[in-house]
Amino acid sequence: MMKWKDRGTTKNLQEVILGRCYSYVMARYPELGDKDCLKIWESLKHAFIYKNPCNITSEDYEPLMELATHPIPCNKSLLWSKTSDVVHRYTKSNQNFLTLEDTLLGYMADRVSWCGDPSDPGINYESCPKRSECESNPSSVFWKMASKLFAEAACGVVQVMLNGSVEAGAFRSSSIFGSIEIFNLNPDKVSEVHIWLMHDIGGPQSESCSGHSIKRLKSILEERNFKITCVDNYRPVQLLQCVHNPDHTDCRLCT
Ligand code: N1C
Repeated sequence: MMKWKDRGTTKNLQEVILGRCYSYVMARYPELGDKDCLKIWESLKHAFIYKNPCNITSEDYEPLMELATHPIPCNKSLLWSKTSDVVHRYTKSNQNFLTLEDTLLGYMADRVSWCGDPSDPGINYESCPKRSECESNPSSVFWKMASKLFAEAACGVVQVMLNGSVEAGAFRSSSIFGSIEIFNLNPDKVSEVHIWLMHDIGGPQSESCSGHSIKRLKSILEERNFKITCVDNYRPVQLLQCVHNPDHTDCRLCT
């Protein structure tokens, strides 16, 4: 087995993926009824098993993406960068919005890890390559491809939740959002992009809607013919952050 720097394949990967697939298809979205979870698991397995985990390509995932894809209603897509915790808490409490992790594909893969190895049993449970070790690892290739498809499928108004407490700037062109998603939104289907710029409760407000990186994001999107709006600390999300920090000064009723 090759040795890598990231954690290895999630134990009981097959059961985790199958369990999540069935619970998504049967309990959460029964209207998707015809999804074949066993086939979906097999296609994920075949994408990486017995392969060198530095040589994964998007073709490896094509059958999986094809099997797992389903429609996403217009005006519901919510993209994010560096706001993973709060964005997913938000979509749990507000059914009007869907992140990639609220689609079947993202739901199955969320916080799960997997990679192969040419030697038996073809799966490495000890370690997997980090992005710094090789770009074309199973998880990076998966998230890039899933993000591209998710952005391509968006229509109407698209929401984006960014983090104004990140030192390097809320919008980073190296992120998946900044390098893949914004360039795969279809101007013929998407009319507007609404940015929600959240800062961590108690964290620095390194950037607001008038900040440099947001200006760059706006000009990229405007050049692609989208209408842009930006709101600092969008209230419905801030209230949710405050559930976890009720006594903080940022969360007092009168500020
Ligand atoms: O690089 P990012 O954020 O900008 O990616 C976020 C962006 C979202 O809009 C999602 O649609 O791209 C999609 N996405 C995921 O849904 C996702 N779930 C888990 C991208 N990455 C995702 N991950 C893992 O987090 C993955 O391993 C990736 O490399 C990180 C990116 O997180 P980020 O830097 O906060």
